Amino acid sequence: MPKRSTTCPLCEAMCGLTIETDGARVLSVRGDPDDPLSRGYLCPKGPALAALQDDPDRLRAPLRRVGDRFEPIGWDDALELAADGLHRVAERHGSDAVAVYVGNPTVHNLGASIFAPLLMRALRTKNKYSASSVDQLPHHVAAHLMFGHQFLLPVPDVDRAELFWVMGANPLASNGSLMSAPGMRGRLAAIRERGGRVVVFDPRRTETAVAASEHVFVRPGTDAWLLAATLKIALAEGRGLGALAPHTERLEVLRDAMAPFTVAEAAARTGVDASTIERLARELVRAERAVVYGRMGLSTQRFGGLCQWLIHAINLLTGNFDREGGAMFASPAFDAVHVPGGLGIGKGGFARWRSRVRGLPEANGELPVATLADEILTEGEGRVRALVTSAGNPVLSTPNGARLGRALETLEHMVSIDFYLNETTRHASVILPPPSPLERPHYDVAFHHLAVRNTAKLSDPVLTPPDGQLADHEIALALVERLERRRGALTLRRRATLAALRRLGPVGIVDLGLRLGPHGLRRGLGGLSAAALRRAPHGVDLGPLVPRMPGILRAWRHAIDLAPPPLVEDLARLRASAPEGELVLIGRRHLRSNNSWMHNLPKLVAGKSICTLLMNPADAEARGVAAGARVAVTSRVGAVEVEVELSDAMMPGVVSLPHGFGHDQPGTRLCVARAHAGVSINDLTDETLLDELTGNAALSGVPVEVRPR
Ligand SMILES: Nc1nc2c(c(=O)[nH]1)N[C@H]1C(S)=C(S)[C@@H](COP(=O)(O)OP(=O)(O)OC[C@H]3O[C@@H](n4cnc5c(=O)[nH]c(N)nc54)[C@H](O)[C@@H]3O)O[C@H]1N2
Ligand SMILES: Nc1nc2c(c(=O)[nH]1)N[C@H]1C(S)=C(S)[C@@H](COP(=O)(O)OP(=O)(O)OC[C@H]3O[C@@H](n4cnc5c(=O)[nH]c(N)nc54)[C@H](O)[C@@H]3O)O[C@H]1N2
Ligand code: SF4
Ligand SMILES: [Mo]
Repeated sequence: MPKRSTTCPLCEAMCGLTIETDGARVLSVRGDPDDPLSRGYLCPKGPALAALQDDPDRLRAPLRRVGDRFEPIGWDDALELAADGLHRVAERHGSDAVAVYVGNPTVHNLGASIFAPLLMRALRTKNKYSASSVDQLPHHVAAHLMFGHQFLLPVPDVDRAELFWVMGANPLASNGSLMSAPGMRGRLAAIRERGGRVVVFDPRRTETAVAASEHVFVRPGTDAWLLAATLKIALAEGRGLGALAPHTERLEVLRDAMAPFTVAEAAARTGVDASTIERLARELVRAERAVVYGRMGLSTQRFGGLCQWLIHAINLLTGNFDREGGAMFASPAFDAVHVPGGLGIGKGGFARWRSRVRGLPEANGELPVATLADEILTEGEGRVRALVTSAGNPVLSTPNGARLGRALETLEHMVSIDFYLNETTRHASVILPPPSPLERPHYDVAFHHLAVRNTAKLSDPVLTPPDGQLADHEIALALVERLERRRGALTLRRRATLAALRRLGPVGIVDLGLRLGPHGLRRGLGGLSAAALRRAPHGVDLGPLVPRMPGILRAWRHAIDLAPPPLVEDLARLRASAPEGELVLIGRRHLRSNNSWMHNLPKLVAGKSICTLLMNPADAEARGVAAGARVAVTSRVGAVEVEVELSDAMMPGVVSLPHGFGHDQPGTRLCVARAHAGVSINDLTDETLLDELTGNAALSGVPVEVRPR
């Protein structure tokens, strides 16, 4: 039986897979021990790729809406229908009347990650949205403001760190984020085995907290206070900037900005003892190789931008930036930040324009998705009347998703590029389904920039897609061509460019990127190319992370800005903030779940439902809620009814629900998921709660009430 090597595209861990097929069907999926990054590690979602491949509900051909039903339609007719509607709306109401939302799987899909930006640009709209603004946007804004490029994101060098602060991340469930490090349990254990420490700051005692040396409960949304107090100690007692000093600016502004912050106030705001803050901050400042890492829980909160800035500043001022065991930049073989021409991935920008209805800032050319429904529902010039979604399920994944669902009902036209008829795509006029993950080539353009070790791997498709089915990049190109033809912009030259891109395809572009990259042509005959990687199907090891300063900055900013004005100014908002209320809601991830779209695969949803409300027993008692009871959870925007699970792993005053559930909506084609529907946390999250600086949704720390049913 043929065995193929590939990479799991479901999360950021990039696990190497060995897949056995009979040529048409998957027989087995195993972890690949020869993959230089994952070395055989695998989580339960990897093998579920076989079930995804076989899922009878996964769409293989386009659908068009006829009244309340969908019927099959040929590819050419579907593309014409899609382009006609988008063109009609843009002609009548201007190009900003067409919005686009691009979801998370895009960055895990080679073709989509390279070609979706082309489609976004071709729509010529200011109404561009993506899952970034319900996720990691504060990281990009802080990187842009401090380092000069939105994608200059340092990663914790976990394999050499002696002290690892994990804030608002649960890598034992999520398998790491903005930190590709498959097998985190082993990596964390190794830190402890070499005498180091792992400290987790989280309002829930998570799987990661249990595996850590120490866990600290932090009140949701208050981390910036703790970070500011820590930074102040680092400024006074840290190793300082050392050799990086000449490559930084505005240290004195940073020092002044931190002056008002105290450990006592941090303790009052965060709920962490002052003595604990002092002790941990001093340990951090004195440690030889230490790194602070803050993820989802720190970026999807009201002060996400501040948190990411303060973290960089702490890593810098403790002498742990761009240094082994600290926060380091990867050296990807395909370097999208430094590739000549920039691959269309700009260095980013911030607040150059604002959204029509709420005046929210643009970031990197996108607007916050928390305001998409406003732009659809609010009358006036520039109102959004058509939408393209690609690899996204914003009805379940963005704040006040129920309202967004109602807004989608009112659109004149909607095109969804997706292989499920789900809570979002059920509103589409036409659905264009790309092939499954195993039917496409793979190279991780994004996550090699964020990996804890430099490796490279290119994989050909494991299986052949059905005849005639267009891949994500072909769908994007087909739509671009049709839209440009309709508006008379398809010049001969443009046609030639699009034809060249089509011929090159995603793998051709990877080949170019590899040759131009740091491990390419300049290494001579042994340099990397697509052909060279094909000769090493398990991937090649390019070694541990290496210091990259100051070269990595040269093209963007001449120096690291330690105190960018928008961030310094935002401290006033932090100081003026008040606690959120008696009970606040946070999310959680589960190893068997992947955002909103793997719940139709029987093995992943088997057993007891994971969609329960976790609550501290004291909070339950105060509200007359018994273990296992059904409760009503209400917020400003909505209500859900769900089973409660009492757990002292929850900080008092905080409850938790996983996201991505709520599969009982009418008109979807998700037989299995419907039987395990659960409720959507985003029917409770509030579109008006934001990190107002970056526009990222504050999904964490939403005030709620819980009552017995
Ligand atoms: N199994 C699985 N893996 C996944 C995903 C999935 O859905 N399932 N999704 C993938 C995606 S898209 C991403 S972005 C990554 C995310 O990966 P992570 O960043 O690791 O995200 P989470 O697992 O949600 O962990 C966030 C943690 O922050 C805590 N938290 C919430 N609010 C606060 C706060 O205010 N302060 C602090 N200190 N902590 C807080 C939560 O309790 C939670 O434990 O995971 C990826 N991997
Ligand atoms: N309350 C709360 N909300 C959250 C989060 C949270 O922790 N709490 N997490 C947030 C985070 S980190 C993220 S990233 C977002 C995710 O938000 P989204 O990206 O909007 O949602 P996903 O659930 O990832 O849905 C992905 C969609 O893409 C489709 N799909 C899968 N693979 C492909 C492909 O290769 N091509 C195409 N065209 N389609 C594909 C799936 O069928 C599905 O419809 O959710 C966010 N929402
Ligand atoms: S951790 Fe699981 S989902 Fe993530 S890449 Fe590895 S096998 Fe896939
Ligand atoms: Mo995400």
